[in-house]
Amino acid sequence: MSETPSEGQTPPPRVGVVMGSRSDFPTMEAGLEVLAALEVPYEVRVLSAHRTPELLASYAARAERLDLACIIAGAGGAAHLPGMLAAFTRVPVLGVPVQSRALSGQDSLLSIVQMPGGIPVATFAIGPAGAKNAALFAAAMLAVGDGAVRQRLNAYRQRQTQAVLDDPFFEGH
Ligand code: RP5
Repeated sequence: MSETPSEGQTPPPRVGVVMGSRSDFPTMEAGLEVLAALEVPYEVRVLSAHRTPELLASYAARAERLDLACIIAGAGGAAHLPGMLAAFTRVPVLGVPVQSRALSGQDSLLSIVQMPGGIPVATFAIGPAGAKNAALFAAAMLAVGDGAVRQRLNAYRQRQTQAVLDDPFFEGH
C-alpha cells in the first residue's frame, strides 16, 4: 500500500501519466488539467516504446513499486507504448491515441485498441477528449476506495451539468 503523507509533504503519485514524445504533451495536457482539478496526485514522464525501450520496462517496475492505481499512456502513430507497458505490469493501463499527422490518429487508435487476449489496455478516444476521459476514468477508479476523490468527482460532474443548464443558448428552445 502507498504511505499516507504527513502534513506539508507532497503526496506520492497515484496515477502515472506517460507519453511517447514531448510532441504528445498538448494532447495529454487535457488529462493533467483534470487530475489537477480533482486533486489526484500524478507524475508525468516521456517514455517511448521504440526510442527508450529499457526506460519503458523500468517505468513498469516503478509503477508497481509505487503502487500506482493506473498508468495513462498516450502515443501516436505506431502507438506501442500502452500495450508494451501493459505487457510489463499488471497495473491497469489507460491508452490515449494521439492524433497523428499522416492518418489522423486512426493508426494510433488501432495500435492501442487491438491488443491480443490476455494483455488488456483500456482505450479512449483520439486526442484531447481521450486524455480528459482517461483522467476522469482514473479518478473514478480511485473514487471506489477514496471518499474525498469521490466527492470531488461528483462535484466536477455536477458543475459540468450545471454549465449546460445555465447556457443562455438553450433558453426558449
Ligand atoms: C510516437 O511518435 C509519439 O507518441 C508521437 O505521437 C509520435 C511522433 O513523435 P515525434 O516524432 O513528434 O517525437 O512515438
